[in-house]
Amino acid sequence: MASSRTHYRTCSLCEAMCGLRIEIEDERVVEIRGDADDPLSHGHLCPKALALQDLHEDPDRLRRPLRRRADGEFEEIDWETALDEVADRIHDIQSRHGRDAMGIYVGNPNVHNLGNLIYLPPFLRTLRSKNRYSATSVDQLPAMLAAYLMFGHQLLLPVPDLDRCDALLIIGANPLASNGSIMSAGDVRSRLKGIQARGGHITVLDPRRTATAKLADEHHFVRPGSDAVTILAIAKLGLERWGARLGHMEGHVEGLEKLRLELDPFTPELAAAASGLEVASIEAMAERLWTSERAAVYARVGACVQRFGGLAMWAVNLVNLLCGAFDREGGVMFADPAVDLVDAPRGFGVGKGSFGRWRSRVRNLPEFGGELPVACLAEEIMTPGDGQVRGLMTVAGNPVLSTPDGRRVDEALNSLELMVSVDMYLNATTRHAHYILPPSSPLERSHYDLVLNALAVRNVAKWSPPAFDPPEDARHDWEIIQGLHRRLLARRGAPLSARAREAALEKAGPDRLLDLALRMGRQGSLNPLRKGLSLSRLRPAQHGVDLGPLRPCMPKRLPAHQPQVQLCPPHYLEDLPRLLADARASARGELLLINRRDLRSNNSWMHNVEGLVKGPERCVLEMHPEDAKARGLESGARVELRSKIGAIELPLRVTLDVMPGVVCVPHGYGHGREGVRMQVAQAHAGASVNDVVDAGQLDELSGVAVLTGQAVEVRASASA
Ligand SMILES: Nc1nc2c(c(=O)[nH]1)N[C@H]1C(S)=C(S)[C@@H](COP(=O)(O)OP(=O)(O)OC[C@H]3O[C@@H](n4cnc5c(=O)[nH]c(N)nc54)[C@H](O)[C@@H]3O)O[C@H]1N2
Ligand SMILES: Nc1nc2c(c(=O)[nH]1)N[C@H]1C(S)=C(S)[C@@H](COP(=O)(O)OP(=O)(O)OC[C@H]3O[C@@H](n4cnc5c(=O)[nH]c(N)nc54)[C@H](O)[C@@H]3O)O[C@H]1N2
Ligand code: SF4
Ligand SMILES: [Mo]
Repeated sequence: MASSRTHYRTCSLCEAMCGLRIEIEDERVVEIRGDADDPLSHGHLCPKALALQDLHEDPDRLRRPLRRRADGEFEEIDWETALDEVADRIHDIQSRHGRDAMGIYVGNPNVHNLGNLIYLPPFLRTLRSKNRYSATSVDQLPAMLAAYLMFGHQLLLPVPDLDRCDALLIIGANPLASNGSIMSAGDVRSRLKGIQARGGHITVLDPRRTATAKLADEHHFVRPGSDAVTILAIAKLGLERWGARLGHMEGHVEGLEKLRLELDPFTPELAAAASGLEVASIEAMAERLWTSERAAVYARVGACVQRFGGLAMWAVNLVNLLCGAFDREGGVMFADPAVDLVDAPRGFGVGKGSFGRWRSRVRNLPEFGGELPVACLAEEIMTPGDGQVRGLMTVAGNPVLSTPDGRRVDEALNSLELMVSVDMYLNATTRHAHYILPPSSPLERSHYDLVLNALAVRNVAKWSPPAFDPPEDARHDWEIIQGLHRRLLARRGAPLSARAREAALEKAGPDRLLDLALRMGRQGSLNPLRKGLSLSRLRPAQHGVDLGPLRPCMPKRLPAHQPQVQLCPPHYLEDLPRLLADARASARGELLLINRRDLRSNNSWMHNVEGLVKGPERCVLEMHPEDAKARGLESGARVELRSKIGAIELPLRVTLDVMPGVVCVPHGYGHGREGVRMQVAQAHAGASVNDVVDAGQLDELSGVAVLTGQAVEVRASASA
């Protein structure tokens, strides 16, 4: 007789945390639907959710460790051999060349991985390498830096209170494609429409007329990289005309008078010249923010990964503080997660952050939160000398496709003495590995969103059990990490107490540690005043537990070491002259490159799912008709996109959806590289935009890579 069951879980593929209802028959997924009873997503799901099944069943997904032989071919080996050999070789490199010779790159999917969120930090501490890298420096670093410098903790990231906001200014985000980032909210479309249904207003600033821009009440094209000037001009205007509406933050912010002086040069005229906006539009935006009861500014990746990403994210916080949006219903708020990483029980928390404690060897770039900017990874591997990176471990990351100057990264990885990848695919990055250690599938592990619950538009808590038992010879990510950790300590002859601690942590597993953290949290069962959260409370609540709307929490939540919000951290003031000089420079007229996300894609790693890649080709370059005409190009033509570091070829789409002077290409393609073993992705290989993105261009303040706004040229492909 067929056995069937219904499994409820949170989708782990993007930040929206949608609740899923999965029908399983004879231990096979037969249907995936949205869970109508999920307190955050209310039944919403996107086409990617179905890919959880494809990923689980994908014949290309690696299931056993691979070791590269001398002839370059991979062979399967058993787990004990793999972990022993990798630990030996890491230890060997660190013994011979020092700790920093072993680098590590941690990719985006770790954010959705309970086990790795718990077990990676201690492993990183043991590795103790200054050559730590992650996707942060091609993403949200400026937002975290602003949180660190202004609020005293890198994870105090404000989220727009979408369900109560009446005037939302969206800068450099396209949540209808991305499903929201640093704003976990299943079904963003309905929530945005809710703003309009309440009589509210949405404005979008974006060089592309995105799906979000089309839904909005107002969309303005803005020149890539110009946001910092614009947002500072809004701050200046608002402050001059309506004053600082600090509300309950009165007396808890420092630097207001200084700020007034610093903002002086940022006139709306300067912003208009830099951004292409009308002065009147800038004034209208300021007026709406200062005079609406429930207004908020939400800026995301497009505002971060640019030349002035640091200043732009500072400016966003300033406007939200000054217009009265900060920590207020309908403005930008802070979630109150069941496990609060800002204020967590010992061992669970994420440190307050750090900036510039050390600098990269070759380019002298600042560390942030213990990591160096990934745009300098290749040079740290390729430049000989003391402190050179000779070994690299990647954990759920694909820097060849996802970080700037992919071809140089390719070359660098190829030159390593040792490369180890914890990853389930043999892809553009992992093909360079000497060892690939593949984890269990996402459906074979339990799930709890330690990070995203802190960035959600509503307080929720949900734990999902594994849908399937992993096969006997499978290892979870955390088991791989902890297996290496334990061995590394043994190789080093670490004190028995340290080894015993790690062995005990390994025995406990992530769920028991999560249970402990839940109990010890503000709402935990060890806190007699609260609802008594624990894993045994979450386990039967298959749809998750609703902990209510966001609540004001400031200034109480500011860390003890920084009880005042800092409006004018010196790092920002020191960077203002660079911004002013740039905004005043008139040389324009180049073609600027921007990126886009597609609902059916997820960075570089979901192109091996037929259901998501079928249909019209998505890796195409978008260009405005005026620019196409000037170059004699038409839709469908094959074009060469060239920058100062290289060129790629791809088809052209002429469209009014990008502004004149801007071209747009999606990232995460380029699966045609030799040795990749992802059949579907290879058949839809596309070109990697990061092969033309220059790693030399960084926001000098924060170290975030400039992925948007680099100058490029486009012409008909010579080979067409
Ligand atoms: N479907 C899908 N969902 C995803 C992902 C994915 O790859 N696919 N990736 C996930 C990840 S890792 C992240 S970080 C989030 C990102 O989530 P979002 O921040 O919403 O990301 P994007 O959709 O790239 O939106 C960025 C927008 O910024 C615009 N932009 C580019 N340059 C500038 C500029 O200089 N100024 C302004 N104002 N706008 C600019 C772009 O045109 C684009 O519309 O999405 C997550 N969700
Ligand atoms: N030009 C340009 N470049 C960009 C961006 C852009 O907008 N434009 N966006 C940037 C952003 S926001 C981000 S976050 C980065 C992402 O950059 P990365 O995090 O480096 O790359 P991903 O493409 O997300 O690749 C994830 C890798 O993890 C593997 N993986 C997936 N799930 C798991 C898992 O559960 N366990 C393990 N061990 N491995 C897993 C996949 O096979 C893949 O190799 O890309 C950045 N790069
Ligand atoms: S929106 Fe994100 S969380 Fe929701 S189903 Fe799609 S990929 Fe999963
Ligand atoms: Mo990201």
